[in-house]
Amino acid sequence: MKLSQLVLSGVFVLAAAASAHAQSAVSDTDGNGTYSMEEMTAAYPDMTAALFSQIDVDGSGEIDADELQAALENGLVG
Ligand SMILES: [Ca+2]
Ligand SMILES: [Ca+2]
Repeated sequence: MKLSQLVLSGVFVLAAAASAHAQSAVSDTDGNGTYSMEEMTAAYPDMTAALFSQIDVDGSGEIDADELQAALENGLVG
């Protein structure tokens, strides 16, 4: 019983990770929780500094999950 519950929760984690990945082509390569110009360019080769700063609404120099989601919804990237 315990083993099957463990296996089931593992499947859920994998499914959640897969669907999160499907939403965005960007990967947080250095794992700092935000997307840098380099990470955005890796996913979107057409990325420019002007587009990056347009997506970076708060001007922090990094794209966070909310900013990326907004950019996807606004069709800035995708
Ligand atoms: Ca990063
Ligand atoms: Ca930002």
